[in-house]
Amino acid sequence: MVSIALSTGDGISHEFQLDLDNDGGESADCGTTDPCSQPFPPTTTFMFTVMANPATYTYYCIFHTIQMHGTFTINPGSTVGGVVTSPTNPVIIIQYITITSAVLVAIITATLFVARGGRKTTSNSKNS
Ligand SMILES: [Cu+2]
Repeated sequence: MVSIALSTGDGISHEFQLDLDNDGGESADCGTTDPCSQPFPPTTTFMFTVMANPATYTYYCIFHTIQMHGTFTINPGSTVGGVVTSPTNPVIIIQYITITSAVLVAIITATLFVARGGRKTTSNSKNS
C-alpha cells in the first residue's frame, strides 16, 4: 500500500496520476489502468495498492501533464515509500511462536525416538 500526502502550493487544482500503462497522463485511465487521486486543493491523502511490475514509471498531474510530472520507481522485493511492518498483535506472535515451538519439540522427539530405536535394533542384531 502506498500513501501519498498531496497538497497544493499555488491554490489551483491538481490531480495525481501514476501512469502504469505508460501512455502519458490520460484522465480516461483513472480507475482502470492508472491509480489517480482526487483533485485537490487543499490537501488529500491518496492511498493505493500498486499492481505493476518493478520498473520506473511516470507520474503526472493530470491537469498539467507537461509542467508537472516525475518518476515513480517500484523496486523489486521492496515497498515503495514505506516500510514492511511486522504483525502488531502480540497474541498472533505468541501463538505463532507456540506453534513453532511445538512443531520443533515434536520433530526433536521423533528424531530421538528413531535414533534410539535404531540403536536398539543394531544392538539386538549384534546380540543375536
Ligand atoms: Cu497540476
